[in-house]
Amino acid sequence: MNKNLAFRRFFPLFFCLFFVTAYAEDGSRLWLRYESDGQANISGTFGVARDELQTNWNGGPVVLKRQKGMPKDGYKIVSDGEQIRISASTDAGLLYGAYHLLRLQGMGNVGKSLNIEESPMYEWRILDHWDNPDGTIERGFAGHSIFWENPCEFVIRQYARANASVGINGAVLNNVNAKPQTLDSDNLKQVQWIADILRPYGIRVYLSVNFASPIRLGGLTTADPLDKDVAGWWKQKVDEIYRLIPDFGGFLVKANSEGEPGPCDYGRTHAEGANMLARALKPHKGIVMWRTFVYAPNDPDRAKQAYKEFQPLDGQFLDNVILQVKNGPIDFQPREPYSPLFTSLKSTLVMAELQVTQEYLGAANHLTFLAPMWQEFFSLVKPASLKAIAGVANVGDNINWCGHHFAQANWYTFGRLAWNPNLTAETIAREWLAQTFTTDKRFVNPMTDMMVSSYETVVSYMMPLGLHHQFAGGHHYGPEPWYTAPGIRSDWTPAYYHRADSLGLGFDRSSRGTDAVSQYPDELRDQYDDIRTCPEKYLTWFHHVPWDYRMHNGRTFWDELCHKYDEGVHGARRMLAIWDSMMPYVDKERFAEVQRKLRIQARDSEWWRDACLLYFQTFSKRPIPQDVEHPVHNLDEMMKFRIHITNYENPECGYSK
Ligand code: GCW
Repeated sequence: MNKNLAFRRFFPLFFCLFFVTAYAEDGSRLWLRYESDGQANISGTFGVARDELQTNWNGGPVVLKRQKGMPKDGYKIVSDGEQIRISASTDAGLLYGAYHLLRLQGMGNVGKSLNIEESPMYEWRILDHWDNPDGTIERGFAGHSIFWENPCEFVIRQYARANASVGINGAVLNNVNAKPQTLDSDNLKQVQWIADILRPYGIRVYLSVNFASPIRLGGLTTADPLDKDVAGWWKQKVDEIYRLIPDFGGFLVKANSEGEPGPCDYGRTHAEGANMLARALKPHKGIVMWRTFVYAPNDPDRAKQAYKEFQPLDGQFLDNVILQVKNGPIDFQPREPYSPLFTSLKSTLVMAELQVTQEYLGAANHLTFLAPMWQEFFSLVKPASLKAIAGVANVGDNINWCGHHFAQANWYTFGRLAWNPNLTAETIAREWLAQTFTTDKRFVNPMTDMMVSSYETVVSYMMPLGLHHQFAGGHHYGPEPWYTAPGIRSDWTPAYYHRADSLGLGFDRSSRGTDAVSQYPDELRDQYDDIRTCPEKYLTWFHHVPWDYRMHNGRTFWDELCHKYDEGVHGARRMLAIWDSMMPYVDKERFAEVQRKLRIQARDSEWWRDACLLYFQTFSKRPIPQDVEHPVHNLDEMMKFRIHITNYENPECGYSK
């Protein structure tokens, strides 16, 4: 971030200090919008917890104290009405307790007597940044990296506060498509500098590494994990890192996936590759997060490939390796059933990878609150079966951090769910809205409903009833179900997934098709395998559904598809209407910015509906039912419609025919 931008972002803070007056609301303060005279009476342990309360707490005296024997990162908050006591066994625990108190204050909800005891579900609650050394961010929609290319200490500290306030305790600083230079000694100095800023907030740093680093950085002739020199090179590198950063967290690895190097290049397994790194990290208590996002052509159905590659390796990974599995079997689609690896790896540590950045859910233009999607995941994958949680970050140097004011809610939610996956979407939305905007119920109540229903709305206008990967070639923003290109791999085209023909729509993954259903536990296998019991939200994921198939509500499948798209469009317009009526409760700046984005979203929803329905109609040859709104575009117009993806921030300026 350049200094100018840093200044712009935090100018309001300085303005406030000097002039003690109202300032422009640009979203830079996130949900940490504390207002206090800094006169709080805080005693006990020193450190960031105390500083935060001293500066931001408005209530009575607070005592912070260390208490042995409490769970790691856990805390207690007790008050008798006179004095509040926060106790924890570590500084991080005290800090989490302090932020809990500030959260209650932000929600206008401290209450007289408090008796709170909390500890996190997961030891590792990590944000993965897909940030490149040149400062660009892969699938980032909020500007440039805050870590690379002119980073600003003040910004990184604010980032740390935001993370700590929701319990996030780790950050992978660079893209999983990792450059070997990541481990270059000069670069490691910068990592050390970042680690020093994050440490007081209980956040450890991790790096994504390129498996071919011994060759490309170390000058060796091989990166074979069973080669002694290779293992020796990694050991030395790891030792070098720990000399600089004694609490370094470990490595994240994308291997043999989308062209990245890996152990399979040498005929070795993922387990052999991961274990070699794990041995180097073990003496320092570091971990390896090894991604299962691979799709080698070991099966004609991409949804089955990661399972086929990793399930046979169950039990072969060392105990400081955690397999990092995306929530769904394909790739962060708007809606996927869970990845069957979660229920089939019995003797291997597993963590979930969620995508906070909205690569497939409208980038920084669409308001899509992701809590309901992640709850849906946790309803089938038992939280206790996981060792850790990672989220692909949506943070950049944009003045409001995430590109859309409401995308901040997804960062917030990720942290809250990584701490406690049993929190409901509604609870989280309420917390976030009250702290970020106002505690006024006339705002919080309707906006909570709007946020909670937004996910279903977006799925409906993009890819209802189990559809997936209907995105335009070259980017993942708009629809192009017809997209193909000369020589392109078929599983990179929408037709591979929708399989539309004169009979119906959808990918037959039942036992009569690719039998992907058999990767699930028996009960679910049977449920998904039978078109009548398969949840309709996954219908075309698991079945090639006849156009005249009768849905539970009596409609034909084609009619239901039309209704779903239409509901999505109406839902998007309703979001705009609700927001418009919130004008009295929201500052001018954020009101106008969100309104502008919701208008884009409403227009985009029509684009999705018209493109998809008109295109699928060329196969179904059925009329669009009278009781839904009919497309207002022609298919040939839609097929010429392009957006310039260089400018997601402002795509309507980029539309061209
Ligand atoms: O979803 C896909 C993205 C790639 C990403 C890849 C992955 C970092 O389109 O941009 O690469 O997944 O998760 O590795």
